[in-house]
Amino acid sequence: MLRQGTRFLFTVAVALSATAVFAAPPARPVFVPGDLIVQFKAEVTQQARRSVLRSLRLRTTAELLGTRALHVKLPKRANTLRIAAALRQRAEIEYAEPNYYRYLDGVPNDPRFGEMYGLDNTGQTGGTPDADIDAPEAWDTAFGSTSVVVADLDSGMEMTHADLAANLYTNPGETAGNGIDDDGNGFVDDVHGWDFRDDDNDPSDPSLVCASHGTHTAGTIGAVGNNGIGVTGVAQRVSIMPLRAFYASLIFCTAQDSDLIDAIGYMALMRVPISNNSWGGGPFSQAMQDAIGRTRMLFVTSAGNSSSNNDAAPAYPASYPLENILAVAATDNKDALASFSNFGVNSVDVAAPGVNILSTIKGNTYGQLSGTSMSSPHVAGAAAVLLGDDPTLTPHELRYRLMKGTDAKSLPVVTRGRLNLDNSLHLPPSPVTIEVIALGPTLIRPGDTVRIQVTATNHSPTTQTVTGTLRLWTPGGKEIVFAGPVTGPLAAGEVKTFTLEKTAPGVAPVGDYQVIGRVENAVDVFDEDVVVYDVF
Ligand SMILES: [Ca+2]
Ligand SMILES: [Ca+2]
Ligand SMILES: [Ca+2]
Ligand SMILES: [Ca+2]
Repeated sequence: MLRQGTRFLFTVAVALSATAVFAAPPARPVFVPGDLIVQFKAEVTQQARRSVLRSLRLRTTAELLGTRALHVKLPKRANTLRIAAALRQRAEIEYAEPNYYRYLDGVPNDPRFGEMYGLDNTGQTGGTPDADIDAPEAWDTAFGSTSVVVADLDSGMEMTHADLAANLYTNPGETAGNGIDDDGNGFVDDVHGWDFRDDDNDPSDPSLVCASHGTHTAGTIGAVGNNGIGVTGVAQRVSIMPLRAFYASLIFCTAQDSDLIDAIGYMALMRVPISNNSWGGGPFSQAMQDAIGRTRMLFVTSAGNSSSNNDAAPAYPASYPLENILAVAATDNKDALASFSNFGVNSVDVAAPGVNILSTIKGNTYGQLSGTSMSSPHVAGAAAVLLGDDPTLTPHELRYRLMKGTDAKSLPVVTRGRLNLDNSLHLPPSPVTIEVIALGPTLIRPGDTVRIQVTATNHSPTTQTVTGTLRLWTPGGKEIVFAGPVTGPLAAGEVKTFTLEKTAPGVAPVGDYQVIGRVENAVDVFDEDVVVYDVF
């Protein structure tokens, strides 16, 4: 049987930065001109202080709150640093220093950040100001964490790229280069991901035909932010696990379902919470759908680049009917749907910037690419920031928040909206929450009976009608709804608790079973809580 090839979604690569000429960004001011902060030695008299200040024609405005330091104003056109130096020569002075500017960490110092309209659109590329994901606003709260792993299933990644290396995933259970599968996961020396095309432990990005695709998507997820070079990812800090499946076949950059499914299986094995999948095309595959369904992850994927309606003509993997898939269309710098982008008000979830996106490319440099391939990693990076901020979020909660936080832009997608990281990070808490508690041990044998307590709480001042379910994730990846759905009202402030007993089958496979409680409504409620039972 023929293997189904899968082609990349990217459109055209333009404007490699090595040849592009950009004005150097203006340097950020370091201190307030004409201002100093000065402290006299404690023993200096008021009269002596006035004399020093007068001799240099300085005015004091105020003593800084809770200190003995003076905020001092210089005469017009005085040289701030020279006067500070002159003051430091005086015996009466303990210190004299400029009034330094400080910057919110939200705005990173990466020199090419100003070109990244998708993160912060000031109209710098001729677009609409604020047609962006509000990354700097979000970064004031959270900018990612290397404890969050995002798998990038693509053409590999230039792992030595200076703007990626520090955010490259390292498998803590594996010792490099000893020829031993230290963590026993079936992959020898899988320290930084895996190459599923060549079946080796080097998932670098070797193919010219693939045109730095994987290195580029990795950079949008998580190029190192605020390191003084290049660009920044949506997540400034993250652990990117490159999984290579794409390779050159004649003029095409392609991958085979067999390799892709292995890679998805590896993500599940390694319990990766988020993956980026900037690829698609070709017919439905049951094996692929099953593989994605088995992962307990948020599977972010591109909607496709055929300008077509996925509701009418499904595009895979975006169109698999799985609730852990988040399909992403592409917008431009004016929040318009990109001409190439697939869409679908029932099957494409959100949009994100995907036209002329600047990111890392091979050769330790930078360049622009366009495609829904470029919008998908914006969403995956945003998911990483959310999870870094709140590690208790489940994949479904991540998906809900990313969708709920979008800016309404009348786009032909489920949410009608474009990703807004800051909104998703600061959503109001769910008015109804659920808590799942194991009554008794969570380490159990097949045939044991477990008791589970479920509590739903309405924190709001109004009655809320919600639907509750209890689901079971098996080690084999099946999700079974084993209680509910129950739909009903919860009065303001009402707390409903119930317990239920379940007996595990006598021949249940060993492994982790997640019991997931969920309350939701169509509008503004979505909350999950998880208890893990270990069957041994
Ligand atoms: Ca903005
Ligand atoms: Ca291993
Ligand atoms: Ca090893
Ligand atoms: Ca950087």
